[in-house]
Amino acid sequence: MDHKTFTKELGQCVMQLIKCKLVNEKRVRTLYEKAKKILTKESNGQEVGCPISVCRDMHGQFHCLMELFRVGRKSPDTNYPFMGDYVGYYSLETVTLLVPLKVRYTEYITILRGNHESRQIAQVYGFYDECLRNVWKYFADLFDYLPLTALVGGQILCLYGGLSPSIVIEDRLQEVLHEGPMCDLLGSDPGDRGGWGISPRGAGYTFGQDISETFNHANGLTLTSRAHLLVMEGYNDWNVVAIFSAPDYCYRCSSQAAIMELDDTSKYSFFEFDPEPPRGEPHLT
Ligand SMILES: [Mn+2]
Repeated sequence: MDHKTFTKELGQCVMQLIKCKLVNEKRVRTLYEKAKKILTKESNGQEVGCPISVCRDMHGQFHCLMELFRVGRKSPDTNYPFMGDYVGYYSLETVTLLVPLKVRYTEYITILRGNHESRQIAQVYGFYDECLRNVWKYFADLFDYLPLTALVGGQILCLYGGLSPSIVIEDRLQEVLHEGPMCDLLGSDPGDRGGWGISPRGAGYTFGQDISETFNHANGLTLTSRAHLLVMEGYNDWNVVAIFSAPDYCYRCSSQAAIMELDDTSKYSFFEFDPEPPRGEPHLT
């Protein structure tokens, strides 16, 4: 397929998907192949320039994702790094939209890996059952290509979970295992106690304020920003900033959602938004 035809088809795909209508398997496969090539070139510390709107933990809330794009700043006036967990309520609609958006707006959209983007957890959350078997394989394999962290505005590290005591990753093209640095980056949480602790989640570690302060200082960062934990106000502005961009999480938590926005000078602020109600039945309840 020549470039002009591909770009035209890509535009049609995006228009169809934002109406919450799925595209056929052949198109999914073409998009998967293209996205894989793009993601292969991205590093595990993907750099994203300002201005930026940081989003995370959409958990498949497709209509809330549409609301986020409606209320948030418009691309190309901002870059959109998504920090993981696309699998959730309307997983198929959410993932099949974010992939062509990444292919179409490669420079503006960054999609990192969250702990739901593993074969095991994606199956628990029903993504496998949403997909035809063949389509499942494309997406499950594509998750392996998602970068693990992004450095936004040159001074804020964004990642899904938290820090790791052993942060050497030789090859990210693999399933997330039950231990090791990839598991830590996607599974760790800040803890009340200092130092490293055993995580009650059974994956990753807890890390105290001393660890994050030392990490930020040693790497010249102003802060580390992460997801992974429901924040009722949408964000908390501690030394490890947590953001949650799925409003009314699972349509039953009455939680606020937030985007962290960085202006041209890397000054950050938070923008809160409300939920869009679910429409129609999800593929799996
Ligand atoms: Mn999550």
